[in-house]
Amino acid sequence: MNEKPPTSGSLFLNEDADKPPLPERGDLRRRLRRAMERRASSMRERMSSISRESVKAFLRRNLFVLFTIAAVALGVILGFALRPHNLSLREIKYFAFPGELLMRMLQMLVLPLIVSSLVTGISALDSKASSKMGMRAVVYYMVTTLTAVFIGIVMVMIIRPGKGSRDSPMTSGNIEPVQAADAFLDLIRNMFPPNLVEACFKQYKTVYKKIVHTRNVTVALNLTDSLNVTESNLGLNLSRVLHTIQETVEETVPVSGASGGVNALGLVVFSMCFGLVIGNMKQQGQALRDFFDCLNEAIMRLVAIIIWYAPVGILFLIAGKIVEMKDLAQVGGQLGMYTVTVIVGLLIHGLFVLPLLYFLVTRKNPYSFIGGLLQALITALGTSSSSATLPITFRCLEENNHVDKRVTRFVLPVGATINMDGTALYEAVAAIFIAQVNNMDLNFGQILTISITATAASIGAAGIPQAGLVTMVIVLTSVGLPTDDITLIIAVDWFLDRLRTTTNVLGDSLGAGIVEHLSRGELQSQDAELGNSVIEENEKPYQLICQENDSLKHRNSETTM
Ligand code: 7O9
Repeated sequence: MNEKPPTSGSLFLNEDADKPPLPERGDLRRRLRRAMERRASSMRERMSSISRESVKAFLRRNLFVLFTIAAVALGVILGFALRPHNLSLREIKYFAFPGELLMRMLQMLVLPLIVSSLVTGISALDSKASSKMGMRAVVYYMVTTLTAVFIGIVMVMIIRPGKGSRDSPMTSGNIEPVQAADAFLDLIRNMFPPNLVEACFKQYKTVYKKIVHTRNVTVALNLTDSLNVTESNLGLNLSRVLHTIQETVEETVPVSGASGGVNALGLVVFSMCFGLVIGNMKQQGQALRDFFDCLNEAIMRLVAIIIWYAPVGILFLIAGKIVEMKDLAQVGGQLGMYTVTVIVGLLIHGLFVLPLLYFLVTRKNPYSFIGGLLQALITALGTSSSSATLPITFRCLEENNHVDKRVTRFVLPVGATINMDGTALYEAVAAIFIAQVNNMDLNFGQILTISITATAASIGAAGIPQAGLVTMVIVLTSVGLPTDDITLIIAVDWFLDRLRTTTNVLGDSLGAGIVEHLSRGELQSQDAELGNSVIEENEKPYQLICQENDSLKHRNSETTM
């Protein structure tokens, strides 16, 4: 800062200049005191102006985050203040309307955002660089998801939330049985949507149909017994005559059906392949690259507008949920302990394990990185959907943390689709909790099965229709646990969903930071090749961008810490 030198710095010299040569002692003392007072007041003024300025700058930089934090606090207060009024369900619906609008606005952007970002992200890299980056991302996803499951299992084993007498379920309902094989096939089918337009709003889902059909059954009739003749008498082999009869059978067959919702997996697979192809088309693909790049830029500008509305939406989403929720006093005993177990597990994973991994790889302060992500994390908390939060996550990573756009465009949509640390942790804890409630002792093999199925379920969730329940059923049936007991945990699911979504978003974002650090070599060499990029920023040497980023991050961390 270019501060002016203090005007009253020359205290004695200036004061003495227009004074008689030998002033009286009392006079001198008075003047000295006056001068000191003047200096002190000017210092005070200067100090207050410095702090006012820096406070203003801090506010300007973190305005959105402060608004958003204030919105969460206000939402909680408003929610609890309205609870005693016992609003009707209709009134609650109307009250939560501004929140619903935010969800709709965010979801509106997700589709064009993931397609344009994946296509440009991948086409901006040559196939070798993108495959290396993809490998790093996948290794990161696997390592963090397995760690999350491990933490969950350790926590549920230590806390043992399910021991003791069994709580009665708060809600009852029957859980539809799902066949794991069919869910898995649905996942693969959804990777290849037959109709891209339909993929924007529909997923393939196997449904079961009872079909009664007739079939021909061949039966062997033993003629020798009934005719009482011997084969040798007739000189023929008549002992077995084959006869075909018709039989009606009832069979449950899997047939094709559909479930509402974006087929994210199909769109991600298509966009990646498309990006790879137009990236290899050199000059011929330039028009398409420019188109998708421009589309991405335009969507990000819309995000910049919508972000102003986010605090209002979050306020009403949270307040609406608090007004709507069942009485908290009901959630005690086993369910309370279960909630605590999941929260502790998610906190350990999100606040210690992931930041430690980030620090070990990049040697940078993970908490200042997380500081830049606050807005996305709070949005995840409000919306409980990592895909709806995606537009905000993009903005936080690119604008606040200055992660290279080629990395965010590639890694974030893939992460939002397959990397769900919080979900994996939650499913493992839930399965073991249900085993504890039923007094079932799980052996090592069963715990290993739970870890593998919970990891797989979190990876495949976006490709499995109505994933929430279905994946839970798959995890439970893999070790023979009763699926009806899912109803035990439904009461707190909405709350834990918010927390695991926040963990999911954190995992995706730190992953982008880690992949960027590991891929800096490829990015740098890509920058060296002129004219091969679709991103304006690439025209700067990478070193320069890094320096800028580091200094900005440094400044950010100074203000956020
Ligand atoms: C949580 F990024 C996109 F746009 F490609 C994308 C779009 C949709 C990515 C994913 C999805 C999607 O449908 N995901 C999905 C996630 C579908 C079903 C279940 C889940 C799991 O959701 C988490 C959970 O319940 O634990 C959590 N709510 O991260 O959104």
